[in-house]
Amino acid sequence: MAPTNASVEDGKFRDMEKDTIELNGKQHMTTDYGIKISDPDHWLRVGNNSNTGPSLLEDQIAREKIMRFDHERIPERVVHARGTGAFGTFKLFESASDVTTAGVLTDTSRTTPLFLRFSTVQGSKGSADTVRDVRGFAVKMYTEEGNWDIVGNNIPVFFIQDAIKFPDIIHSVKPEPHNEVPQGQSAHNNFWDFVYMHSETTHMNYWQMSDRAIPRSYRMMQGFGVNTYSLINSEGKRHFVKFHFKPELGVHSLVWDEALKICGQDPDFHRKDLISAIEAGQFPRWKFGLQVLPEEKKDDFDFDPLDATKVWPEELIPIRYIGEMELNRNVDEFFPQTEQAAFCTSHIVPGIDFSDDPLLQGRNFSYFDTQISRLGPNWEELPVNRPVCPYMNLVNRDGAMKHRITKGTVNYWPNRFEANPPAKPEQGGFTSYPERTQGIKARLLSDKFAEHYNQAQVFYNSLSQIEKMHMAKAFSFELDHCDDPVVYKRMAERIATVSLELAQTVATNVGADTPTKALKANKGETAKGLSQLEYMPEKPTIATRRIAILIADGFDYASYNTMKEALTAQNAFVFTIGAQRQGVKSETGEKVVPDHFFSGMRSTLFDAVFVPGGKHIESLAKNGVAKFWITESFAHLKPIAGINEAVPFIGRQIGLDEVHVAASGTTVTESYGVVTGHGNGSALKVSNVGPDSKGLAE
Ligand code: HDD
Repeated sequence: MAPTNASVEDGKFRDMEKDTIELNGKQHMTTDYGIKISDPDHWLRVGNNSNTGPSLLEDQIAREKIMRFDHERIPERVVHARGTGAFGTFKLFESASDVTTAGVLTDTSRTTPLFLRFSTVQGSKGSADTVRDVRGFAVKMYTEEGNWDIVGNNIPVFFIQDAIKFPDIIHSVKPEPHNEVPQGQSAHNNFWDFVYMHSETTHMNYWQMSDRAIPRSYRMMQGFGVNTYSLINSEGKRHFVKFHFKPELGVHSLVWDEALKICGQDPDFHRKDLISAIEAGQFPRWKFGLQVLPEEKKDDFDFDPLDATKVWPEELIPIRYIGEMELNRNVDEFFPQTEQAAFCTSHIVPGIDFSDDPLLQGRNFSYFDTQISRLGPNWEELPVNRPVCPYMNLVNRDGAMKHRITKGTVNYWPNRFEANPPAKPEQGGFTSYPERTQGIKARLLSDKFAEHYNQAQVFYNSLSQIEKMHMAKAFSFELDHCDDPVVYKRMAERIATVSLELAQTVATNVGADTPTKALKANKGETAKGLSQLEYMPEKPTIATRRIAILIADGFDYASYNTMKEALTAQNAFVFTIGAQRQGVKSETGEKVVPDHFFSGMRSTLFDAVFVPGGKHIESLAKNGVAKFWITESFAHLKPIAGINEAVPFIGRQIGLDEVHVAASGTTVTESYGVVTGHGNGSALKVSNVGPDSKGLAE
């Protein structure tokens, strides 16, 4: 049955309901062809009680079960294989009707349902979430005029300028062909060899070596359409456009040591973070913005606005925020709703058009093509991919796994019934922008594409000292993992095109020759919107931040409980970590069943830690795991709070006398992100534990 038109908030939900069933606990198990199964646990065989005997091929029930299992996997995405997604909505608060006719960008009364899939690029489907990598940010809006996909990343530029180079860059970054190493990393010879060979990668490579590539959460990343598209207004005028998403929670990253450890401690860290926030009703939101450039101004810059390795400086082309995206529903089943979700840059709706961005032009071919090998030709019919507006095409039919049944006697156009006629533009039919174009046939890019370093310099110059320090460590880590001297030596030299100082630090660390002169003058120019420190939450919040409370037998219940309630009231996710999960007894006899025991979790999986007072400090002081929790939290510059007896305990772990405060009265002291207090539990104001003193750590 064709999906109904549904522009209401739950439009996609209602659409998918037709294909959704509850697992009915009372219903008997059947084969896929419907007969009831009496024994799913034993293969039919010839034998007796003392002799098992051979299994019979005849057992159609066993064969169906095994054959279904044998074919459960589909090819993983050739890139962006590891990911997770959620459903949500898009609302406009300002119409962009001056630049486009697209309903989704002009009708402020609409709520457009959407699906968003986040991903890493390099690793396989089973790789870890917190690797250093670009993050995919692919949005599918189920608009009233058809699906609109923005297949973007959390970094605004790309490695290459021409789509024909995509297989090369991806082959170079993926595991090497002779041994399939490494997984989830770009730290290997081939990738850095490619980077050196292609100076066009420089700008993106700096973003990739910045903290952007190790986000704290999918909910705390920007999203960028990256490519340049076009918007067409009712007068038929074209503006070029770039799409932006800015997270309400601000942009935050892990520090490298945390990211590395979490890869092993909880490879699903980002997935779980997204799912649990949505489950708790703490819906992540992003402001949606446009950078708009009138067509006639295209040649006004020293870069080509159609070059995906360049940003459009906000000083020249400001971002106009016109809408808000919210993620508010987890998927019911991962495979049909996330693994089978498929995006296409070529999915645009009337009022939006492509540009001659040579990367986009190639992408428009590649995505549809890859879905055919991954999902088959009828991939657009799958519940998560199909539009919520009516759709019908009498020519596009058949192919493997065709699902929808279309009645009627003709499957071509035109036909004698005039069935399924195309729509005129005034009826909503898509028309391409009548771009005037001419030229010679050649393998070329416009001249301005040849400049590769200016924006990398501006990006680097715009970072804070802390971000620059992190970047030096990132380059050093990566090149340290390259064992071919040609690769790390040449790369260390190349860095001197952006910063001599950075090149020298990296060269020292990785054993390359120290560059002595800058390969390109750096005038120190900076720009706004590049350092992630510019993106703090509009309203400071600890909502959804993971806070650990450490307790052992003999803890002070009052301070434990006061803090826990205060944090929970601000929607922080509070976890009690105890010496044992069987139950921990307070000084006054209250029993608390912790969420985890000390060795079941690590400080890296939390944003802050609190230690209540009480006699339990004596046993915490003898517990290496509890002690390391504090030391490690401090090394990662996380807020640490303690009260009464916990204060000297914390002080000892971090070697800071400043945390010792007068032992009388009710006082609160903060020092290096460490909050300590004396008195009753309420002395510790939650606002003192807010984010985000992080950043200094390595
Ligand atoms: Fe791509 C997947 C983002 C350039 C070819 N890409 C893919 C996904 C994202 C991006 C987020 C995952 C979609 C999902 O969640 O299913 N890709 C980008 C960005 C690019 C980019 C922001 C530069 C602006 N991609 C790019 C080029 C090509 C491809 C130049 C090929 C010429 N990308 C693919 C692909 C994938 C893909 C091979 C693999 C799985 C898929 O498409 O659906 O076709």
